Amino acid sequence: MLVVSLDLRTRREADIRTVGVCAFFADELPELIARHGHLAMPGASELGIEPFSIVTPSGAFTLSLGRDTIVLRPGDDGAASVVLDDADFSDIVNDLKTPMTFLTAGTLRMSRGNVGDFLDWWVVLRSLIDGRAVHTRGAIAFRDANRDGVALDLARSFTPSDDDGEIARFVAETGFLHLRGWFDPQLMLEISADMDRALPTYTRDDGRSWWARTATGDDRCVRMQYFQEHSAGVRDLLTSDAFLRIGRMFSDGYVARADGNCIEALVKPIGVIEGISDVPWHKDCSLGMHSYRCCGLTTGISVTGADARSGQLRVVAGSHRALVQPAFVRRGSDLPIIDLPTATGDVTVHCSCTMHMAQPPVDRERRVMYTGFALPAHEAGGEAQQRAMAAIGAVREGAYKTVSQQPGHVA
Ligand SMILES: O=C(O)CCC(=O)C(=O)O
Ligand SMILES: [Fe+2]
Repeated sequence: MLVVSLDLRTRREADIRTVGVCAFFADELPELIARHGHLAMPGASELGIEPFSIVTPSGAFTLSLGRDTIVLRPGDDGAASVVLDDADFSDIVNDLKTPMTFLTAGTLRMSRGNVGDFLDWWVVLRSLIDGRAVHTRGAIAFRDANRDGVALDLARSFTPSDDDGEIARFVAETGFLHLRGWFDPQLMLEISADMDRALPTYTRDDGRSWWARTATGDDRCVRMQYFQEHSAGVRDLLTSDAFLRIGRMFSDGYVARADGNCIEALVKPIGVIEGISDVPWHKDCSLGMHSYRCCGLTTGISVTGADARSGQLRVVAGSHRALVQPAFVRRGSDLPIIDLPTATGDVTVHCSCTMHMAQPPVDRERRVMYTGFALPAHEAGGEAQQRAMAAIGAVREGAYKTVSQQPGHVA
């Protein structure tokens, strides 16, 4: 019987409301601190955060850590300070935007400090608003549900002959999965040839591709969206039992992408100096809406293999269960970083709130396709969520032009 669920959603359309800045700080936040301060304080103390100011047209407020509670005062005298529109502040409280939405869009306005300070306080605010504990060192353990009390082997991978329930329980604990030998390597070769044929049909600014410049002066298409339109092999794969089996392992009724940008084919060049090919540490919900949509599942299909020198995916185990900042792994994080080297035809799976990154290749290029599964919608429509989704989509699609990845990994 399938009983493993990854549905962490806590908000729906009806929960979205206009939050007045002054009313929030004067009435709501003091109450939230009284009710949930004990959930925020231990983790906030570990982060060791400095006073932080939020400045809006309606007023400025400063948050700081007191000895045993969070202290709120009017004014803009924190060590760090962010400037937000009233509407943006409302969107943050509603979990429709995060500090990463502004950073990625190039619209983050901080008069003192940096995004790290904002992210620390975002974690504290989420804890207070959502009633969820800020992560503390040692709080996340990995139990092997199939062997009572035994610690889980995080390096484990699975094959098609493994038991679906066992695989699903591994994902629920860790937030990721490595499936070995899931697809035929011959099919991957054919798909790679389809990628070669499709590449010249994509152009910079076509609205369906991402681009990056390399040290050798090339402008490369690194991500072909809507790739199912270019490959019969991919269309078959997306409706195959092997692929759909991944979503069926859970009790959530996961839905595979059926139209639009179903699958993205990535080519990872060596030596990227501008744009984004290898996305640095992030959760896929980092731009907002975690509490409306997580966990979605992202599957990475290895068209070529990958390792530490050829573009492998890395994940932070258990991060889908931890209230931590949604991007950049913080120095001193206790959660284990796991490398996911793959062979051609392997699949990686990660939850939308699992922290992950792609290691820039240094020896040879990598090819991988990303597609995935969403939780079934609670309700039709949802105008406010659609507006937020469109805003997040626009930020995501513009990212390769607004921000650049750090120059390649050299180790
Ligand atoms: O570049 C990769 O392999 C990872 C891409 C990714 O994480 C994303 O697009 O969200
Ligand atoms: Fe991602």
